[in-house]
Amino acid sequence: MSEPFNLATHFLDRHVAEGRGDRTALHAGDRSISYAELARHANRAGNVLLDAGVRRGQRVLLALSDGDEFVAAWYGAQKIGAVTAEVYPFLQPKDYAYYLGYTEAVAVLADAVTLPALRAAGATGLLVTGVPEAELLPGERPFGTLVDAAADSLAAAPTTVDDIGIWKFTTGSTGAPKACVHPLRSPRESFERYAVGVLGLREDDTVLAVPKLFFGYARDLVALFPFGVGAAGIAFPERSTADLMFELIAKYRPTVLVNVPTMMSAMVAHPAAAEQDLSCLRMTTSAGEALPPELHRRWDAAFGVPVVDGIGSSEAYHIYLSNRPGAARAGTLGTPVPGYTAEVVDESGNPLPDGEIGPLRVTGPTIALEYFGDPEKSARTFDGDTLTSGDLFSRSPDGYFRHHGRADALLKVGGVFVAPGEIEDCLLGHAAVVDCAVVGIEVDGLVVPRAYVVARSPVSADELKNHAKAHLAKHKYPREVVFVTELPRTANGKLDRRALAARP
Ligand code: 3SK
Repeated sequence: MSEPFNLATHFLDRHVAEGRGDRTALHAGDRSISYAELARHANRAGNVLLDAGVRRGQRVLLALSDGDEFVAAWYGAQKIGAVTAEVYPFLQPKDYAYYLGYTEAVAVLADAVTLPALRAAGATGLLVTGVPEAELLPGERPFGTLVDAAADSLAAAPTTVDDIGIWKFTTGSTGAPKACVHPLRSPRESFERYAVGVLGLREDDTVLAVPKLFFGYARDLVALFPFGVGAAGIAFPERSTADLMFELIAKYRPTVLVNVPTMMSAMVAHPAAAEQDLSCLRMTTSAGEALPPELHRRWDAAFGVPVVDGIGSSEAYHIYLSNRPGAARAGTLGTPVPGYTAEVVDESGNPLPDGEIGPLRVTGPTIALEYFGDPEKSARTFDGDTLTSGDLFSRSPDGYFRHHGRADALLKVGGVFVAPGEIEDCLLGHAAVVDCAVVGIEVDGLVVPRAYVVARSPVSADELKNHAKAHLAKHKYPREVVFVTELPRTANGKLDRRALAARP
């Protein structure tokens, strides 16, 4: 018999039932929304979804900009036992067409930002918020108006920890995005082990995230994990920039910043970095992609806010390897989050000695059940509570893990494997380099490293090549240096290596 568990009751309603309804759950724009208000809003949204025909176990697709409506709709869907899936709100019609077909969602929520592209993708029967009713097409319904008019109370569906509740999409960096299918135990366990066990989130925390809420890394750290301890999150619809992050930090004085390396680089390189007061932050997390040690050092020198670098994935639900606040070792991902074990293995799955590089086998309580609709890939990746990651790792004798990028990003130069991250970190060590990425190109049938570099001050390609030659084994220096104003990123803020590799 599975343990009863409703995510909305556990993370949201509980505070109201236990007399903490007046506490702030969410800051959105100039409003501070209490747990009681957010719980009522979620109930109304859940009632509208029920009226729209959504039933327990059915999928609801959220194509919404960040804000209280996103959070309330997500909890409303959870409360009625639906399965939530979220997508980036700035997608192209062809991408929405893919998600609509793949999810076969019973309800699709749209707003003014996502509506045009969803319509162009052929979506019908949308529940639309933030758009005047007169502008809706036949079959579209005004979600915001319906929510305002709906009943404030809603019975929680009798779900259990084993009910499927959450779809988290992979980034799609190696093919079409796939949904990692999670039971409701995943968010609960991840909250207890990572948010409490590693970050030590507490009631007086306020959490601001760089990535948008469609990315599970941010959604959980803004609108789920803080609620588990009665803390508050911050939601804002705009795209994140360094200017905006500084503005939001000054406005809300958050205690935890949920970050990604590319934004850390932009914040450090910002002309007004030295004038920023980040003393409210007790830590910044870094995940989503590897944090080069050089960037970690620059961040420490610029802001002194402790970095908690870790790695997570949609497959593992959230972060499974992490440094600990105040005890980070730059260039490493730290050690397993409590409740997880990790070992570096060879291609046949045999454990490798410390120091050797190979795929990672992670065992823990939050591993996805499958990739929806892809039994072959699921069988290669998941085995009960164990996951084999497509990335490459090594472990030091004292148990710290390092990330060496995706296996398919490794370059074989002169017959020897080279990790692009090593060259990137070396180039970042040059004072003129703000950001860079290394990919392999073919010259006369041989693979050689090409560096794409964002420079803050004039520097020549030869100077950077010489810098790399002076600091790396000879065969690793970039044979070509291409200067760019920015690097291509995926919606999650990860470097889009495929886009770079496709450049002539
Ligand atoms: O980096 C990721 O892909 C990720 C996914 C889900 C949760 C957390 C993280 C860092």
